[in-house]
Amino acid sequence: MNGMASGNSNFRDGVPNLDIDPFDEDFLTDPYPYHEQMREAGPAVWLSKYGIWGVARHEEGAEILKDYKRFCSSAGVGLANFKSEKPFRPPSLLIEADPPEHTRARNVVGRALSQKNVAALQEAFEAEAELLVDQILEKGEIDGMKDLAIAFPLKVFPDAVGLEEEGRDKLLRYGNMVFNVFGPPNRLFTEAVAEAAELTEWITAHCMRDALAPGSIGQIIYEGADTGEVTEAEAGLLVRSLLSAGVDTTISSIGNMLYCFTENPGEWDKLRSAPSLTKHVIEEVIRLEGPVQTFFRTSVEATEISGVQIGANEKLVLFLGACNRDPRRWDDPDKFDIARKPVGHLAFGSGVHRCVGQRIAQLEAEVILRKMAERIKRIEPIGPSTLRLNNTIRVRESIPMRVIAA
Ligand code: OVM
Repeated sequence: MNGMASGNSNFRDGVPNLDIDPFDEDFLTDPYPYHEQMREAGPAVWLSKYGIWGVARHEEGAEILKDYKRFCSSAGVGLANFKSEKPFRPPSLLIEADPPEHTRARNVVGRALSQKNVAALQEAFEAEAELLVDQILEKGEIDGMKDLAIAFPLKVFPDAVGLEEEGRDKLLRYGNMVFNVFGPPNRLFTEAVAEAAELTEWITAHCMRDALAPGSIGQIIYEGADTGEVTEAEAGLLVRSLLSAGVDTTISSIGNMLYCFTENPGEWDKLRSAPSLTKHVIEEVIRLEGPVQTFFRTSVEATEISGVQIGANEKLVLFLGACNRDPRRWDDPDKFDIARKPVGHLAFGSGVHRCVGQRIAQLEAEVILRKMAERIKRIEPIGPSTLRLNNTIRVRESIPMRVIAA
């Protein structure tokens, strides 16, 4: 299945051709052997099934992310090329835009998610973490996904944005859809877009100014409309970006964090004796098991990556999860090591599009992890965890686990 392509009209001469499908269920379930195959084949490999480039090495991944002039986002950051295909929703003003338009939108959102505004959320995050940790300790045996990794962000993040409580299950379905639609039109994509009409109507209504709570981050975004930096409609799209990007990613990260510790109990003991490592641990989790596994760029004109000739208007899929385990960059890359300080990982992207919500995401993970490390002596798996397959996000469906009070 993963041999050299032959007789394929997409065959590209003089470069490694692979017939790996990075969106089939086999790959999504266990991407790591495929990552290695792509990384070892070359700095950019031709994925003949889709007629796109795959980039799985850290150096080239970072180079492409940083160079928005050569590798644009406005043609979409999924497989679909917006120059020839109609986007399934009005494009994001952030992730599907390039400077200078991107910069204007980014500034408004950057201010709304500033250090100061995020720090103001800490108390509410801590109160909710306390409540949830009480609840899970009471239960003893929990599903780490449902009881923590979903429960926590799905409460604190939409609260912060100013979204009403009612209908938050739709937020999960919306995120799942957006991240599946970055992929090819496979089963995951098709099932997701079947919900597009209902979910688009819901999200659009809930991103309007009057739908958002007073004093919320959503309202701060609308201050950008008051100053004239963006239009009222653009402000709505920026709130949509927060709700698109901020839910599945943090759910995935917190879940992957629980997964890493249930698989590596010795690291939990280490964290409990060195809580100052908390911040680094979160970075190590997303280096190893990043929420966003892939984003695409499109070459603006013919160019070259480490000697590989790239044509104009060609799609490149960046395997962020593979870059983050590149042995050229990391020692013992597959090891979860909480003492590692994984500076330079690409889980938040890099360059002008680097995650604008990074601070709020980190705060969520930090608050819940600190609280757990304080009050929980041991966490252990009580059954196999399962994955929820998605074309972009690596996320668990369920993590059966036991928590034992300190
Ligand atoms: C957006 C958006 C959607 C999905 C992901 C993302 C990770 C952004 O709508 O801007 O960033």
